[in-house]
Parts: sequence; C-alpha cells; structure tokens
Amino acid sequence: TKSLRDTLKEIIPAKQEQLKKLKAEHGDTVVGEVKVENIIGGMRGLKAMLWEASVLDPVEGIRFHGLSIPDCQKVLPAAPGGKEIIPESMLWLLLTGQVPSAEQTLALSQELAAKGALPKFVEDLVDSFPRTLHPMTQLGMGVAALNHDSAFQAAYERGMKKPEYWVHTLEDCIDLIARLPALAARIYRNVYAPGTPLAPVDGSLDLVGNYANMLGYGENHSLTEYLRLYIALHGDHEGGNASAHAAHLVGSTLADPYLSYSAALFALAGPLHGLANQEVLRWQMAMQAELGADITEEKIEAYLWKTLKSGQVVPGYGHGVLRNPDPRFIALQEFCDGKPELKASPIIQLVNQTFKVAPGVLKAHGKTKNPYPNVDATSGCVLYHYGLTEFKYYTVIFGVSRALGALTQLVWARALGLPLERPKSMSMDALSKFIADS
Ligand code: NMX
Ligand code: MLT
Repeated sequence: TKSLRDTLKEIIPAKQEQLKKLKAEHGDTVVGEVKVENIIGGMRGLKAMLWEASVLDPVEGIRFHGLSIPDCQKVLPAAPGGKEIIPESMLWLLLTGQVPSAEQTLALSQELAAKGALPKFVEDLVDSFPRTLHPMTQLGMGVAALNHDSAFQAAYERGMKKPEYWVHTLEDCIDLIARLPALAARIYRNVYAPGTPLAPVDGSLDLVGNYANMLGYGENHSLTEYLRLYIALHGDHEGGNASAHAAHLVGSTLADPYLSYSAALFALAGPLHGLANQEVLRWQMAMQAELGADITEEKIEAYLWKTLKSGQVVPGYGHGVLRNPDPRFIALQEFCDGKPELKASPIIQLVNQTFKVAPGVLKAHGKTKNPYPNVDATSGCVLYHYGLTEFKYYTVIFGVSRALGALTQLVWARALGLPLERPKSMSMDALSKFIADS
C-alpha cells in the first residue's frame, strides 16, 4: 500500500498542471462582482481564495473533496475497536482527496504517535504559564514555540528551491499535528489538575486515543469516540472561516507551519468563531440556573428574547455561510441519539429544547441571516455531559482539530506555489470618490 508521501508525490503534478491551465486559459474569466457591501461587510460571499480540501454549500453544508459527512461516516476508517471517523482518515482524505485504507490509516496513526512527544523546552515553557492564562493563549504560544524545530524554516535558510517547499512543509505539518495532543493535554493538566501525572504518548494508540488518555479520560471509550468524531468533523470548513483564513494569510508569507497555525488559533479564540462553544455552555447553564427544574419551551423562548434584547448574540446560532442547520451539529446530535445516557442527559435535552425554539425566535427577531444552529450549539454541551466540565478548555479541542484542514491547505499552497495574499483595501473617501466618479 502506498504511503501518504508517495500518494502526494503522485497527485501533485496533475494539480500543478490544472492550476497552470486555469491561470493561462481562464485568468481573466469573471467569477463575481465586488460590491460596496462586500468591502464593508467582512467580504461575506466574495469568492476570492483557492481552497482545495473542502467546499461549504450554504444549504447542504460541508463536503470534504465532494464527500458529505454521512458519506465520510460510511467510507473513512475508524480506530481499531471504534466506529467513528478519526482525524487520521480525515487528514488523509483532506490532503490527498482519496479515502485511505484501514492499513494506511493505521500507519499514519503510528507515525503520529511516534512523533507525538513535546520537546523539553516547550514542556518547560508551557509549565511556566500562569494557570489563569486562557488555555487558547497557551495553545497558540506553545504552537508558535514549536517552530524552534521547523524543517521548513531550516531548509529555507539553507536556500531550498521552490519545488521542495511542500516537502518540508508537510514534515512540519505532520510533526505539528502529532504534537498537538501532548501540548493540549499538558495545558489541561496544568490548568485544571496541577501536579497530577501526565501519561506519555502511547505508540499503540491513535491520535485521539492518546489525547483522551493524556487528558485522563482514556478509560472512557464513549467520550474517546465522541472526541474522534468531533475532531475529524471540525477539521476543515473551507477556506474563508477566520482560523483557516488566518493560517492561509500568514502561511502565504512563507512563515513556517507553526507560526501560521498559531495565527489560526488566535483567530479561533474569538467568541464569534471557535470560542462560541464555551459561550454556548455558559449561556445554557445560565438559562438552566434561571429557569429552574421545570423548563418549558415558553420559558426558553422568553430567555432567548431576554438575551437578544440585552444586545447579546445567541451563541451557537447563525453562520457566515450556512443557511440551514449545520450538518456537523446534526452528526453530533445523532451521536447522542444513539446513546441512551446521552439522550437522557439534562444538558443535551436542553440543547434539543433550545433547537426547537431558537430558530423561530431568531426569525421573528429578524436580524440573523441564518436562524439555525451551528456546530457549537452542541459540541461543548456533550463534553460537559461526559464530565469534561472545564468549558474554557473547549476551544482547545477545536484547535487540535482545525490543524487538519489549515495545514492541508498550507501543503497545497506550497505545492501549487500560491503567492503572498495581499488584497487591495480602500478608504471610505476613496470609495465615495469611486462611487461619485462612476
Ligand atoms: N444571535 C443574535 N444576533 C445574531 C446572531 C445570533 N446568533 N447571528 C447573527 N446575528 C446578527 C448579527 O450580529 C448581525 O447584527 P448587526 O446587523 O446588528 O451587526 C445580523 O444578525 C446579521 O448577521 P449575519 O449576516 O446573519 O451573520 P454574520 O455572517 O455577520 O455572522 C456569526 C456570523 C456566526 C458571527 C453570527 O451568526 C454570530 O454571532 N453567531 C453567534 C456566535 C456563534 O455561534 N459563532 C460560532 C460560529 C461557528 N464557529 O464555530 O465558528
Ligand atoms: C468553522 O467551522 O470554521 C465555523 O463554522 C465558521 C465558519 O465556517 O465561518
């Protein structure tokens, strides 16, 4: 069976040829128009970047190289003894566009485990952080510091040629993905259980098997499976989301993958993006505390209005692209539906009750273009059910995941020789003058 590197070597020339042709034959084809509302509206809807691994349809949701989430659940290999898709098989799909065999997936798990330990200086750095520093800040700083050992940076300093860029980028990306669980678990231990032992990376486990083990949940097979699904599904959401886009922008300067991905993490740490999963739990818990034991749909509706009237967003609802319930939300709900103890969990029931009421309230409120839940509406609440209750940590798990897609893009950006990203900005005066003159 072919290795990941040989598979990539085989497919890269055809993709390079495809790009060359697109540029030469269709470079001046018009794809869309730029309106003033795009310029002042966060570039929403503007088709302005190349992203290979996934495409987000507003109605259907995400497809990874054409495969929907249910397709992926049918064809992507699980961990030995598990049923859910795992980040390794998702990473292989994202990088190559091909479905890996069980053997290829296992080989990737073994490679990641072999490379999973942190350098001592990063352990010391992370151990020096105050416990009160937000886990996402710690994760971003730890990832940036890993660039000490960047193969790409070392090769660049030696004067490598452009065709070699992707090779060293890939090595850094694999090393980074391999080390994320040890880094993320160390942060968890330091913040929430200082002084307790931390399991070493176990060569016989898959990436999430190791992560769960290092978090202290290795015995909980159900949570480990949930984390596998969660991390595989959050891996990529096309290119325009803030974290992926940040990694792409920084990567376009030829900064190494560690620096590029730390930028992604700091974007993910914002409440309108990845931090929403911690905000959802906080909000649902406050709702539970205020409404007491007898929670009815009418009471939830009133609570939703109270949130909106106080000028806050309803966390976990709305989306920059989606105009339907997020299929990742649906997949996580289905995971819960298949498990009686999850179905009976008060927090999951509250998520379900909120889902029944919130779209109607948001429609009546009339502002959000998408009144439906995104993935964050449930992802953290499931963790809470499992006893992983430290909600300030939740976005770190998202951060372990998003590396799959953001780093895949970096490999392809280097293989395709994509240029520095540098859009043109305009001042309001320049815009007004342009409008007056046209
Ligand atoms: N609750 C209340 N108001 C909302 C919501 C919401 N959930 N979603 C959008 N709006 C408002 C939004 O603030 C804006 O108001 P204004 O004109 O006063 O600025 C208006 O509706 C139009 O916004 P949209 O065009 O529908 O949304 P946009 O594309 O700008 O933003 C989000 C998308 C996701 C930032 C937005 O829906 C939101 O803030 N949602 C809550 C936070 C959240 O769940 N984020 C997680 C996204 C997923 N992720 O994992 O990253
Ligand atoms: C994501 O997964 O990145 C979020 O759903 C936000 C987005 O796609 O813009």
